Amino acid sequence: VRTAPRRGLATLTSSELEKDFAAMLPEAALQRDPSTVEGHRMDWLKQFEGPVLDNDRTPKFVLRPGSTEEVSEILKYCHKHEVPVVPQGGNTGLVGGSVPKRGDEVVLNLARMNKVLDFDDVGGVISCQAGCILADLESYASARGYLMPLDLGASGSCQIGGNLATNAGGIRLVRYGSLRSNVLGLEAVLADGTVLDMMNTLRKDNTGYDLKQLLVGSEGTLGVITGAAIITPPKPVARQVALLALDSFDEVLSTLQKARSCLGEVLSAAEFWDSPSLNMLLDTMPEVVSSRPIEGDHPFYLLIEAAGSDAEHDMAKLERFLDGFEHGVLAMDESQVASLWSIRENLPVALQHRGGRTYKYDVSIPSSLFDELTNLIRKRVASVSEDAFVMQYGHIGDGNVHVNGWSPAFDQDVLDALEDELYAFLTKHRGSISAEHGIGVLKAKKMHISNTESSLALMRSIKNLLDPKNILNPGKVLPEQA
Ligand code: FAD
Ligand code: 2HG
Ligand code: ZN
Repeated sequence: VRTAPRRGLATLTSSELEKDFAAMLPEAALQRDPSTVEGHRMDWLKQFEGPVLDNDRTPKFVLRPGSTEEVSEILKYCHKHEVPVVPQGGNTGLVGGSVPKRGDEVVLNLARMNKVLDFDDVGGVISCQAGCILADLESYASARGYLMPLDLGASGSCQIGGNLATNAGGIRLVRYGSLRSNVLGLEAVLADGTVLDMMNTLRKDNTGYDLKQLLVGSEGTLGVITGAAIITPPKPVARQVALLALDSFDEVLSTLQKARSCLGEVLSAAEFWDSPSLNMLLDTMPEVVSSRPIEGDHPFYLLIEAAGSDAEHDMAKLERFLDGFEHGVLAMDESQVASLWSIRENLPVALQHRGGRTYKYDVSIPSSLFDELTNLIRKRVASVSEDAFVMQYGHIGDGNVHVNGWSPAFDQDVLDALEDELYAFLTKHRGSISAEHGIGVLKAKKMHISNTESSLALMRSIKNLLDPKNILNPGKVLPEQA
């Protein structure tokens, strides 16, 4: 694997940087409150935190620019003085990409760039700054009869810029496709401060290389995303959710196929989880989910959502689909729908609340292989620990399973057992080590499993071309020299 040269530490101290940025930017662009700054240096999982270096080498402030021009000024300066930068959105990322790794990086948070710039209600396109929170964009679009093409459990905190930088998936992908396929325009600032204005709102535009797609999924390593134009589909008028309890994984697969064929274009979500996931949730967050949604402990649960433009028509399709199932519930109004969804959405939240140590994996493989993979991992983990357990949940309609391991404290044997099985399986089946969360720090050393040597070499060349001094998110995505 071709690796990146390791950068030396920045030469300017925190006090020197702070003085220069204070002269260059309005006061609101500098966050200096120590506990707030500390929060920006630690990730949501509390597994990644930039070290505090000696000799005032760790910035004691966070930059919060209010405009693209300010982002450009910051990057020009950082490029000139070789100051490493971590672009940060809502800091909900799950792979350590949004926080410092080395300790000398300046965190550049986009939260103040949170304006909707335009809404085309004929074409259904929203143009906005990158710091807009996803849930705020959803409310904005919803008030106009549209919705965002993506939704995920972190929607109240994550920013559209962060979603684009990770090409986030989530629960609507099965219906509306990836964020990549829904982004029409992008504005980004390159490492040397050059502003790339690609803020098209055109659905069709075949004029050369699609540069915005290079930035999508680049996890802050190729540029800072400052604006975007996104397709917003019309909001369905009716939504129904069915939760089914199933006795085998084969039944999960056949039920998914049945949902696809019976519901067709109104199928809007297909999520699943297993019994250890639900038991973990009931045990950890009884205040959120206090009782089983369906009586008894069943091996698997499948949540199917239908959403369309005619409630009666959708319901007729749903009834045809549900015919013959023994264990299930159907949510008809918004509050019942929300309570079924809260089970699925709280699984990662509960794992985090539980304390101990979570081992998070987010893989793409054909859905038919999910259970085989989880069982192999489960068996292997059980051979090294009595207290650890393994659960699976995720976006079964997209072939994306979240395998999560848990142990009361960090356990190297559990980690090794999990990763040995997981990566051998992905190699054998040509799976992806990241379906949606990205690479960050967590998986940089595993990039070769899902990419050939020549692809990695080309990625490295692109990185060198766009960021020759390696100031943007160093040590993330592409493996670095030891
Ligand atoms: P951050 O965490 O701040 O950053 C993520 C990465 O993007 C970092 O590498 C950062 O450097 C870079 N970045 C951020 N903003 C910019 C920018 N403006 N320009 C350039 N680079 C930038 N992910 C999914 O895909 N699907 C899910 O269903 C899902 N569910 C989640 C549920 C929970 C409870 C949580 C905590 C996370 C979930 N995630 C999910 C992961 C995470 O929310 C997404 O990856 C999200 O898109 C990250 O957005 P953010 O604004 O928080 O970005
Ligand atoms: C989800 O789908 C998120 O809930 C988080 O992508 C997945 O907790 C996880 O592993
Ligand atoms: Zn997910």
